[in-house]
Amino acid sequence: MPSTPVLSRRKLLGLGISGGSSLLLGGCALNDLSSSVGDATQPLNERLEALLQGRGPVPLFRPDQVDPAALLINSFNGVPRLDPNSYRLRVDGLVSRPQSLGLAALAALPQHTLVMRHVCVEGWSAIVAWSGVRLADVLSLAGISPLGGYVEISSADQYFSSWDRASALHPQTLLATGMNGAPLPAANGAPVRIATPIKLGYKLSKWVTGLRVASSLGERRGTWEDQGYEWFAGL
Ligand SMILES: Nc1nc2c(c(=O)[nH]1)N[C@H]1C(S)=C(S)[C@@H](COP(=O)(O)O)O[C@H]1N2
Ligand SMILES: [Mo]
Repeated sequence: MPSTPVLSRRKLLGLGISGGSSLLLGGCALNDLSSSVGDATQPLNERLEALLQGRGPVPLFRPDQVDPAALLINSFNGVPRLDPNSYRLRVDGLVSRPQSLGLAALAALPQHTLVMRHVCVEGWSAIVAWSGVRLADVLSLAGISPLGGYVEISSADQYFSSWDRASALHPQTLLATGMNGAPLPAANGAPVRIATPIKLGYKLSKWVTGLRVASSLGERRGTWEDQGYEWFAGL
């Protein structure tokens, strides 16, 4: 497991409240709401947030707005070196066609480049161009069940997260293999990481090795989520 998280929930909320950007405030209004109604009502929050988010694609940025220096490395358990030749992405759980996809299989799917803002709760953000395939395309390749309301994401550094179905299927949610016009660097999650403009940085797992579709959230919701970080973490 990663080392002990350094940010308390209170510090996160404090950051959000003092954050000047409307982007941060947007996410934090939801965080405040969630914290005031408490964990017992998670399903209610989830429905509400999914509803608020059901607005379709969010505005992106131009390629010339990319700021490579602004993207800080945030890795809590070292940098795993995955051999691209033997790399496999496992897709299982509530799917009709479980997959074990190599990089060639991912490269054969339609490729997209999206320029988006990456927002870390530690108080920094960066505009990044991510390239790769839609997570939705991978999940439909596997035949995601209508009962699969959640997607659990495992990583090679033992990082873990879980997502709601709508966010996983969102057209701007990518499994990225490229960053700023080059192959994804090891430190940023090579060979495959999650990228999306609709969730906070800690939901964007690097070194992804497994996607498991589930009908409910398990005991483990995520490396940071289990330490009190907002589960939905919508932007
Ligand atoms: N597997 C894994 N994914 C991870 C992390 C991590 O430690 N391990 N850190 C998260 C956090 S908090 C952030 S802000 C982003 C940082 O991505 P970057 O290092 O490419 O900037 O990765 C996220 N994904
Ligand atoms: Mo982060």
